[in-house]
Amino acid sequence: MWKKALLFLACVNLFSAEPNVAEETKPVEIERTLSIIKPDAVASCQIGEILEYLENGGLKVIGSKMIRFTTEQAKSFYSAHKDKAFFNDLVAFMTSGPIVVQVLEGPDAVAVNRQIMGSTNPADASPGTIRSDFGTDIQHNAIHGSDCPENAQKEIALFFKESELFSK
Ligand code: IDP
Ligand code: MG
Repeated sequence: MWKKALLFLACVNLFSAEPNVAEETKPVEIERTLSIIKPDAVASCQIGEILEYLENGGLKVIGSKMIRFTTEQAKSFYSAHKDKAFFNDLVAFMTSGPIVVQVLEGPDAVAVNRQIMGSTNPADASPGTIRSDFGTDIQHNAIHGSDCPENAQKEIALFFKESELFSK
């Protein structure tokens, strides 16, 4: 009799047990990131193909516009690199033609986007990444992507009002 009672209690416990928090997988953050299709890729009509890489990689475009950077905007956007030898060349390149600025949304969007983009230097980027497939050299590397969620928020705010973003 007592064995049956113990078995009953064990079953009740099994079905009402709290989930083990340590075993639960951490929910993946839905993030936003800023993406820029650079003047080289726009000039060579690769916007569509690049979007395919991003969308096939699980990122959703929730805002998009074509603009041309002024010199002041480009200098400010890349101010972290202002002391680098390539800074003036980079500013000249980024103002050389229109760019597509877009906000991408999805699980872990910042890291996922950087993965789809590939390494800064197309020569080092894995085959199948945007920079490997569309970049020319370390400067003309087809695409920009925010490097961390904090910078993503700041960069998005430079180009988009919340009312211009179409999240689900
Ligand atoms: P990222 O775009 O992969 O984040 P960063 O180091 O932030 O790389 O550099 C910003 C941009 O500056 C690059 O995407 C590239 O266009 C340019 N750049 C970076 N390093 C060099 C370099 O050594 N020579 C010329 N241009 C460079
Ligand atoms: Mg960077």
